[in-house]
Formats: sequence, C-alpha cells, structure tokens
Amino acid sequence: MSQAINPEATAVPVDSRYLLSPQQIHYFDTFGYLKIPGLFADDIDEIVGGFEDLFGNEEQPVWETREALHGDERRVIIPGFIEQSPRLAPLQHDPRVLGVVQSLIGPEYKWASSDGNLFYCESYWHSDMYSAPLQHYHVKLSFYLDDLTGQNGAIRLIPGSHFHNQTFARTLLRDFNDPAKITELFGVDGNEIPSVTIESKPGDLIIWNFRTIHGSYNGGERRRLFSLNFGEATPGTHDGPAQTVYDPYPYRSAPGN
Ligand SMILES: O=C(O)CCC(=O)C(=O)O
Repeated sequence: MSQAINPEATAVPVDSRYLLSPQQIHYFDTFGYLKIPGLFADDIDEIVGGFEDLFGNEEQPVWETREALHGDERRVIIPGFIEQSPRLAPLQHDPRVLGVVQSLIGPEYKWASSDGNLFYCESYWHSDMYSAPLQHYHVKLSFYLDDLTGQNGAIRLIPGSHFHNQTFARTLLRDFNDPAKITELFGVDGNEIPSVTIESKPGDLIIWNFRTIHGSYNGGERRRLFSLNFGEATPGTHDGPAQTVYDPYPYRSAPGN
C-alpha cells in the first residue's frame, strides 16, 4: 500500500529545539556530512520492524542489481521505500527529520523520495547524481540498521569533496569514474583512499550532501540501509551566486618517463 506522502514538504513548521546548532550546520557545510548519534534510538524497534516488513514480504517488488559500482555483486533496492510502509512513512514529517532538513536546506525544500537497500557488496567511491545533477543541492538522511565499523561496511566519506566545482573534487570524480583504475592512478587500493569512516549503531542518523564522495568497504553481509532524500525546491538557489568551475588536476609523468 502506498502511503500519502506530501511531495511539497515546504515550510511545515518545526519547533526550534529540533533545529541543528550553528556548529552542526557549519560542520556539515564545511565537511559535507554530519552524524547525530542516537537521534532515533528510542524508535529503533519500530524502524527495524518497518524495514523488515517490506524486505521480508515476498510479494514486494524489488530491484536486484549487480553494478560495477558494487564490484558486480548483489544489491537489492526498494525505491519509494518509506512511502510503502505504514510504520516508516511518518518519518517524512517527523520533527527530527524536518529540523535537520530545514536547518540544512532552509524553508524552500522538496521531498526527493526514499530508498531501502540490502547490500551484499561494497560500494566504490562516488557522489550521488542519480536524478540529481551536482548543481541541484540535495541532502540524504541515512539510517543504517546494523552495528557498522570499517571492518564490516561502515560508510566512508571524503570531507570537503562536496565542493564539486573545485579542483580537488573534480580530480577525484574524474579519477574514481572507473573503479578499476584507482590502483593504477594512486598506487593504493580503493579502501586506502584517505577518508573518514563513520562508525554507526542502529538509531544513529548520518546525513550527507549528495555531492560528498562516499563509499564503503568490507561489507558484504546483508547490510541494511534506508535513506530519506530532500532537495532545494529550485535548483541552483542554495549555493548563491554561480561558482567558478576549476579543472581537475592534470596528470603528469616523473621526469624521464
Ligand atoms: O553504504 C553503502 O555501501 C553505500 C550507500 C550509498 O552509496 C548511498 O546510499 O548513496
């Protein structure tokens, strides 16, 4: 059953105690992600129950993928995830969610759907451009439902890589485009690329800018994730005036090569 979800979530009033602090906003704006430990800890049984209701229902349509981004290994996706769950749909209007979204996007935001995932795979480095070009500011609110560390698939992010027009981000996006080339280009495997690993417990909320380059390693055992996505209502308004677009750093050879 599809739940009634309001696509135009703009300006639903939210009590100021649910807003992020100026420090949390500055952290997010600067590094491109934020973790709020335990924000949903009190509701975790209901949240996990809602997740398993959908993935445990044999009638539920799912997408099974084996993409290069995931080493050609299995990932199972349910698009429009919370929309189909009476137990999870209320999250769209939960004041904790709205407080985060209004703090990071402002009053002019739009619901951009949700997705549920079972990962039997790793995820190589990428930013989220599906249905959202880099110019269109989006934030993702992620609920990982297992105890995760770097040893079993915790999400990794490259701080600052959300500044997508800058040389650093454009160099990474070019070089990560083909995961098979990472070792040739950098001399290390993908899992040794400098990044922050966000260890998490069920009930934590991890938020990232779609543009922030992220990946996960060592996690192939039914890792559970669902995410709520929100974007600025009018593409290109969040970032203010147009930014200068810099070139990626050019490749060069050692002298004599
Ligand atoms: O946890 C993962 O393996 C990757 C998640 C991800 O890339 C995403 O949800 O955009």
